[in-house]
Amino acid sequence: MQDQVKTIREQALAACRQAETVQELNEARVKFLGKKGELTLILRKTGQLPKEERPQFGKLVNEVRDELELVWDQREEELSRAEEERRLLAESLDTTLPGRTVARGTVHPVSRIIAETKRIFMQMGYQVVEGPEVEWDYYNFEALNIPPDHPARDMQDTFFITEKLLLRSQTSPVQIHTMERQQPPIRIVAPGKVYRADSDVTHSPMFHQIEGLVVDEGITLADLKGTLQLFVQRMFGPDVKIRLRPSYFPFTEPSAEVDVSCIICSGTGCRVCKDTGWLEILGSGMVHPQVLKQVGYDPGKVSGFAFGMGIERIAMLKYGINDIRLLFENDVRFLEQFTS
Ligand code: 2U9
Repeated sequence: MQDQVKTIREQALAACRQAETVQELNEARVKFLGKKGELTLILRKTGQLPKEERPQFGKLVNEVRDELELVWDQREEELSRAEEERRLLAESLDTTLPGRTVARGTVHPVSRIIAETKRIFMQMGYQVVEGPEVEWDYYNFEALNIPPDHPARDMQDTFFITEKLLLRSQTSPVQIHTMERQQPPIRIVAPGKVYRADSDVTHSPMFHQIEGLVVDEGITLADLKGTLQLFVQRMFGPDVKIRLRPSYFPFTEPSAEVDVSCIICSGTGCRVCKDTGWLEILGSGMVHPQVLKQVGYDPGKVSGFAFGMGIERIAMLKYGINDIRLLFENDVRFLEQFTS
């Protein structure tokens, strides 16, 4: 039996050395030192020995147990330290690695031009007004001095929903609604989507406009010109000039197209301005007396000016975009160029 104890000791020490994890070590502890472990079992057999050998045998088993427990504790500490080190190493952070970049969105160029235009006019004391995209023929045409069968209706190929209901072809209905609600002085800009059956590299069936309207006593063409001069300087830079060319719109009289000195070549002539030095960016004019009368204003008392611009055209000029469809395809490779 003493030899058996020695064998158990040898085996236990070997198992202890071989254990590579705390778990393996614990399993081996149970096998040799547990309640049903080999050393415990052999101690129970003490009774089989002659009486005089029993104390010595018991002493031997206890010495071996003490030794093994000591060895086990040491090995456990060794293994758990090694395991902790392995864990820390696996978890360790390389603080020199660049951080993961967060994908950030950008503001769409059309939204940027709208926001910038609104800001410029708000700084001049204008209010921003919005209205529905589905409109009555009356607000889109009739109240703007465009009666049925007027040739101007053909200028804006309109999407009709019913005979009297349509997708607005301009944001002007918003100004009519405002004038029906409010008395002069009026100073508003109306941004929003408009619809025209037209599609090529510079035209889209849905596009954005901002129109402006000022009505008060004593408003003149000089107010229109000064306002638009200030607007283009804030939008394109302090050296940009404007010129007004006579034009025709049913809702303004007189009417004028507004050109800016070419923002690409500063007026010296280039491909974008077709060597003219000028770019057409706005339509404008003094509000037609018929339009003022239609909303119940007295054209003998008040006068006004109005203007309108296509946002996509401004964005294309400002950012050098040559195809309007790029603004609607939402290709991130295009959009992510518009940061800050
Ligand atoms: C009211 C009275 C007058 C708004 C105006 C224009 C001239 C104009 C075009 C610019 C490019 C439309 O997007 S575009 O094709 N707009 O030329 N718009 S005056 O005149 C108004 C509006 C409302 C009550």
